[in-house]
Amino acid sequence: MGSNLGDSYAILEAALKTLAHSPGIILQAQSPIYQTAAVGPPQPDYLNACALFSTTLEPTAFLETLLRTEAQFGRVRRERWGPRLLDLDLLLFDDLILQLPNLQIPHPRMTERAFVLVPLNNIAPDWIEPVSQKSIAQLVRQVDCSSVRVLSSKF
Ligand code: PH2
Ligand code: MG
Ligand code: MG
Repeated sequence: MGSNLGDSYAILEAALKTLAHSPGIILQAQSPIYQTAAVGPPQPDYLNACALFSTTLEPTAFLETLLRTEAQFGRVRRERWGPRLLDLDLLLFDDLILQLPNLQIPHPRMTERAFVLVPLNNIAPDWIEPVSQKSIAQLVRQVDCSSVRVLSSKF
């Protein structure tokens, strides 16, 4: 989850609540919220967090739930990697590798991004990223985490 426009903290909290109440989805774990330097064009810092769900939904249906929730929180798609009210990315789904035009699992850039790996490591350190075959705990040790700092341990 990411946000760097508006009241990002409140947006992440409310979006998580919305997802937790969505059909076919059960919230299992949530990371703290982190403040992270933006990767990409110059823009304000992000707040980022990760959540773990169990679900009866197929990956594409799960993605639709994420996109619907983004839209509900006012997301308008503009420049790639530009500032946003709410970004909900599907990172991993069991040990699945999936390449669809609109959905790639694992998320193709997750292994390079401290703003993904630090929160994910908080809730799923032993999860094996199926392309690299490395655990999240291993991957997080390979990136520079200096621009990721915990903002609140209470979501
Ligand atoms: N998301 C992006 C681009 N850059 N930088 C940070 N720190 N956090 C993000 O969530 C993020 C980003 C595109 O999705
Ligand atoms: Mg993203
Ligand atoms: Mg996205």
